[in-house]
Amino acid sequence: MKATAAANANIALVKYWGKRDKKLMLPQNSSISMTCDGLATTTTVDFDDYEEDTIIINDEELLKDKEDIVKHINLIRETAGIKQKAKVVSESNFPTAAGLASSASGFAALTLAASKAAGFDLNEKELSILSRRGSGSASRSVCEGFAEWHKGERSDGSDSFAESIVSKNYWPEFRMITTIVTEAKKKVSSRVGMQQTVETCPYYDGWLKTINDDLGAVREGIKNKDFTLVGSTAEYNCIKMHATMMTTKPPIIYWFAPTMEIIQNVHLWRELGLECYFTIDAGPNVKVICLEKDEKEINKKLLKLKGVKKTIICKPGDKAMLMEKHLF
Ligand code: 2P0
Repeated sequence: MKATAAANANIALVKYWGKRDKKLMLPQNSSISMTCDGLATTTTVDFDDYEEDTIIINDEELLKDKEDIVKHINLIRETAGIKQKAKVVSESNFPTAAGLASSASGFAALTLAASKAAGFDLNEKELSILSRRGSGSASRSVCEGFAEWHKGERSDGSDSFAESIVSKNYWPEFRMITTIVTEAKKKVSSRVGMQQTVETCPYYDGWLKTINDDLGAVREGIKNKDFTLVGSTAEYNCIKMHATMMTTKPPIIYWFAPTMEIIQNVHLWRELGLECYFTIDAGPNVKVICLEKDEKEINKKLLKLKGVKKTIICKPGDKAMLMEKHLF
């Protein structure tokens, strides 16, 4: 059977960094994100009498580095008792592997399409839990608007899932401007980077100790549409995460010179009364958080910076959804 799903990327305002269980993808800490309207991955999965699994991403057949995807399809096949091989075709409309959370939208879309093709009708919680097994951040891409991924306490992961805090229409003025400073693939993947941080960073406990305060501030800030609280907490949370990355052995520094250029300008613009904040994932590209009223001015300023190649502006977006039109 064939099914197609679309899911948006998400950008965390309180970051997930570190696992307590690698196999079940259970995080050390809860996280909160915005699902990004328009940063979408669409995936069609077909289980049929194919000779082998074939995965085609953005028109190119994946010949290496496909273990994680095949492992995830196997998990769904085993659960459904399916033996047939799969053909998977996937398309993203944004650069992959440059800190833009392509694994989040990718695994959320794959999980929804493959589970439907395998005969399941999962509810949002079940879909989030299953997506999490492909990639932790994918658990949040299942949800609409702003989402919180509860780290959970149970060892089987049954309480580690994301749910929407508010819908995409609750705070439609909220903006995330992604700057692209490079489209090159990062040298250290998030998965490797976070494991190294948990194992070797002397400040990792400090990161964990402050997470609950950040989660509380951002959760309440979103509900009250308190932009200053959400933005300032997200920016500080991002700096704390990068501080743990930079102090692992060997250090992981994801920032490039243009990353610093944007950080300093965001601070300068804020001093001059233009309210904006930044957040950065496991890569050099900076996301600038602002409100709709300042979007045009900030975007214009960003595009004038030497290191910024382009920008993508996102509003809070939709949850993962099944689509009628298949990619093949
Ligand atoms: C986040 N990141 O909360 C954090 C911030 C990157 C920095 O989730 O190993 O691709 O597949 O669970 O989800 C990126 O890590 O890692 C990520 P896995 P994932 O968005």
